[in-house]
Amino acid sequence: MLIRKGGEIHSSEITPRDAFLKNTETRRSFLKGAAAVGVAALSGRAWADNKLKTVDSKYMVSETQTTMQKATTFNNFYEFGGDKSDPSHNAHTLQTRPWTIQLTGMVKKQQTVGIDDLMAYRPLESRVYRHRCVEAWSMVIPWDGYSLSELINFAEPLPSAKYVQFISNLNRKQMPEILGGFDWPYSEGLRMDEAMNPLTLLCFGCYGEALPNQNGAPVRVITPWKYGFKGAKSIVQIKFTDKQPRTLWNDSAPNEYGFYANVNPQVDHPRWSQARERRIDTGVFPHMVPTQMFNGYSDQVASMYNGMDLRKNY
Ligand SMILES: Nc1nc2c(c(=O)[nH]1)N[C@H]1C(S)=C(S)[C@@H](COP(=O)(O)O)O[C@H]1N2
Ligand SMILES: [Mo]
Repeated sequence: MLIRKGGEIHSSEITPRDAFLKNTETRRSFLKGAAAVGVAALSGRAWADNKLKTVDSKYMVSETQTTMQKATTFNNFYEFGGDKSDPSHNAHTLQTRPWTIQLTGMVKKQQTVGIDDLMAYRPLESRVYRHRCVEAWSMVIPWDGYSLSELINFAEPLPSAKYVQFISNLNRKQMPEILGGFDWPYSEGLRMDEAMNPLTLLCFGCYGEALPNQNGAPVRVITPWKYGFKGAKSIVQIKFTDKQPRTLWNDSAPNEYGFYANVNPQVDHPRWSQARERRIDTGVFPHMVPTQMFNGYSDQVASMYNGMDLRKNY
């Protein structure tokens, strides 16, 4: 069976593989891979078959890349503890197969898609993005995936849908170190135009490998012009709505974490400046760099905010 079942979901409710894999090239390699290596090795095979070598330069930051070692041991993933080193120690308990994503809310038809089909749906691109955390540190990371717009187009949202909500997995058995005091599951959201912006990445991997659990396996979102918390990890549901969705950080401290969360050196966090950031790369000494408006992606995103007061809409 190629379509992997999620816990409570019946296989009859999961979108048939053939309908999902409209791209015949992808489909052919997907089926070939499936026949040759079997389901267990499928994601690895689909991964290798799909790798694209060239990517538009607008998706490629040429600054020094953070080492994979750093990017996979210095994480925020509060379902697995509150310290930066906790997720790399604790997230191995997360089970990432079987895994499905539900497409819900204001869509033509509610659907559930299997992770391996989702991964094979479009060729994966390796894009190098700046990754700026609200806590004033940053990294440069090669993320692997394709534009979220591809999946949104597949989902066929209704014209009334104005926002997209991302809901992360919540499984307390697999998350014994989950932090208390938050309204789990993790939830984030984007306005529809932000979600459709080609920079917004549906991300399955980093450094040419499947995402490590601590980085949000098996699938997460990356919005490189926003603070890192906008990029929900280990997503199980994408919901289309006409109202601004709740987000975990906005619920917990609305004066500190706004819905927009665009990287902006002129708008400080109430407890610290956002003018500079500690770049976590290969150096031994703290490396401070000036923070750029929209994290350096103004050309690609600034027009979405024309006429908006970014101090109010932080
Ligand atoms: N489900 C979930 N997603 C999450 C978080 C989290 O705690 N849980 N932390 C966010 C924050 S604050 C940041 S900065 C990034 C960190 O991603 P990284 O660990 O891959 O650098 O993930 C975001 N996505
Ligand atoms: Mo963050």
